[in-house]
Amino acid sequence: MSRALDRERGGDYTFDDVSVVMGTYNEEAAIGTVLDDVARVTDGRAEVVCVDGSSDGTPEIARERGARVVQQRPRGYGVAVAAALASATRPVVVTTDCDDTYPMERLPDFLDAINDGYDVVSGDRLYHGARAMPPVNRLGNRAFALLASVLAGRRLHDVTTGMRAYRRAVVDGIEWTENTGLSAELLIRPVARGYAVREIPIEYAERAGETKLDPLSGGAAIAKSIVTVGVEERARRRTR
Ligand SMILES: Nc1nc2c(ncn2[C@@H]2O[C@H](COP(=O)(O)OP(=O)(O)OP(=O)(O)O)[C@@H](O)[C@H]2O)c(=O)[nH]1
Ligand SMILES: [Mg+2]
Repeated sequence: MSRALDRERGGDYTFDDVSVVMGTYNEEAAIGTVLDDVARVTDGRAEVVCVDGSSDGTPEIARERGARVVQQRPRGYGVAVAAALASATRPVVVTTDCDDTYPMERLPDFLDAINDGYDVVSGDRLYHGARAMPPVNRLGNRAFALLASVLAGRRLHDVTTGMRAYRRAVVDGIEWTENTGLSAELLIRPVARGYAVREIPIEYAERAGETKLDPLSGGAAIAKSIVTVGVEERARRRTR
């Protein structure tokens, strides 16, 4: 049942095979930079999908830059990102936040790891210290990674990161249930199901614009998701 790294399943995907998807909620301070970075790094070849709940100028800025904008009433991170994943049309799907925290110049490294045969490539913000992250978030994220590691039976270093690449089979082959905790779910379920998952260290920058996450209620929701998903996946393994 193990689907450990099988280089036969690698590939020679290019940015023509990549969708970059994100939820966008009042990100007019950052979206221009993020989408310009994606276009520069991918030579304008990646498909870009924004699931948008903004009341500011975000969707217009996204459309001007050639992104496909899907409108959705704001219902949280996971509702937006799940819709964005479902709207992507290419065989490799990359998620990111739209707040200029994630290094788009690393997109080639994510694609290389997929071409090496990995199913999920996850950007580990904590490896380099994540000094741009508020200390309480840093502590919380380290705790979430430990909790997820215990439940998944494998050391994971950053389970709440927003920057990852996935093979389409992973995105389409699993039923996603979480909202604020979707980012953790998107790593834990593939690990538990034996997909080839790799974390790669990334730099993390200070956010442009206002956060959309309340650290207390958001943190509680993420912890609950990790436990729910971790326990479900363990039960699933026992009954197979
Ligand atoms: N469409 C939509 N997007 C959302 C919603 N909530 C968050 N987002 C987007 O999801 C991404 C993650 O939200 P952030 O506010 O950056 O959350 P975070 O990264 O945990 O918190 P920060 O550390 O402040 O960046 C951003 O691109 C948001 O614009 C929502 O309800 N609807
Ligand atoms: Mg963010």
